[in-house]
Amino acid sequence: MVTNLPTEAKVRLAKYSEAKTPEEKLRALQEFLSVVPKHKGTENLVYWAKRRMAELREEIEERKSKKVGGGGPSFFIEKEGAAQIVILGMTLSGKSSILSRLTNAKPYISDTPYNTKFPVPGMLTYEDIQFQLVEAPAVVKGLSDGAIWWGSRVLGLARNSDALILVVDLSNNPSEQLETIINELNNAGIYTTQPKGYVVIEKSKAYQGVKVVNLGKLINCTVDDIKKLLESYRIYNALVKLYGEVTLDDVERSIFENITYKPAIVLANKYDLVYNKDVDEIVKELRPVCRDLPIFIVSAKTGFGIRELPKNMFKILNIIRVYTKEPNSKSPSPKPLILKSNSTVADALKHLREELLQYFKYARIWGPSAKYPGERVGLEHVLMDGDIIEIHTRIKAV
Ligand SMILES: Nc1nc2c(ncn2[C@@H]2O[C@H](COP(=O)(O)OP(=O)(O)OP(=O)(O)O)[C@@H](O)[C@H]2O)c(=O)[nH]1
Ligand SMILES: [Mg+2]
Repeated sequence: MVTNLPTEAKVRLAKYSEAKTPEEKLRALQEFLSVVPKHKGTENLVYWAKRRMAELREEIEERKSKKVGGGGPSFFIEKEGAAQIVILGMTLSGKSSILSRLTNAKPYISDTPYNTKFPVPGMLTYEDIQFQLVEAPAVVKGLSDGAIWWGSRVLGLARNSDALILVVDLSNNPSEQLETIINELNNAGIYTTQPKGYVVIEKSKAYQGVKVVNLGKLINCTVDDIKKLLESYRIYNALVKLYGEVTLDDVERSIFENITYKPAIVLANKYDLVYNKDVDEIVKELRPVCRDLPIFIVSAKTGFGIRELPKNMFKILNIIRVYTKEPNSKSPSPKPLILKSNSTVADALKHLREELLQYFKYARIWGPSAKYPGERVGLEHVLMDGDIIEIHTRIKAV
């Protein structure tokens, strides 16, 4: 996609980056479209600009309707519990039915399409923690084009979530459904398979120049090329982090697109309607579309396969539960700390209270990561799900 844009187009894009309000941003993009040459090399950029403009128009509209006292149902669902997991799928695939099987929510289930028009949250209990599941309005072909009013809102929900559940209807061309969902997500820069390489750009004057942190490998370009590219977009102060195998195209794309990776599972629903089909055959059909995503065959109607789901959702979230214990107490706190997998004792301390770090003496660990019960460890010790931690400080025990 590296485009060698004419200066006047780059100036407009720089104006867009610097703009504060959605109205200013929209104007800058309109101007950009009026000067950008239209050819194969600029195709992706033009597509991005149009989609972004649609999102901005929606944002402006939404704000206006709120001012008029609109209120009504909202697309913003406040996170609750250990993680927010968004349920995506085409209409009638059984999203509401799955939500009502797994959570306390009572969504309206019906055989008329596009029933769920706003997100519906529900809480799911897994052992001693809870997850929030949110059913999103249906995915349709073209969701990411900006033409469908709920398109960017649904994609926004997915972008803000911790993980995704992709639901397909086994009685209605499931591989095509799955392909549509994944395509629409990818078009919006949301990936369910970790991309080979990706770039994160943080723009801030604080960086005093363009700093490149190379955590991967640069393909067909140098750090200098990256600096020149950013300068051509008038980005003079930024931190550029490179992960995996990265090309100059990846860098350019990430100047505009907000690329993110979300863990996901596939639910192949309505198994009761195709019970004569072999499970292996179903997986074989879906596998090429979703690559290495876990696939679960279920029936929201009969409950088949539903019981296994909470445990498997927990697995893909890459989180661990750690229980704190007072030095003189026998039992740990019933409510765990929720940390990212591979977190250390230092991470746990930061999560509890940052200032504990400076008073830290040692910790004792019971559970999966301890070599023996009560092992004495330092800040760098890597914790595991189910660990109990007792923190000793120089001032007072916590
Ligand atoms: N046979 C069968 N029917 C199901 C199953 N799951 C859902 N249904 C039916 O499929 C229809 C649609 O279900 P919903 O759960 O409302 O689907 P949805 O994906 O939420 O649909 P929208 O929100 O309208 O886009 C309803 O008639 C359900 O009873 C299943 O596992 N087996
Ligand atoms: Mg529904």
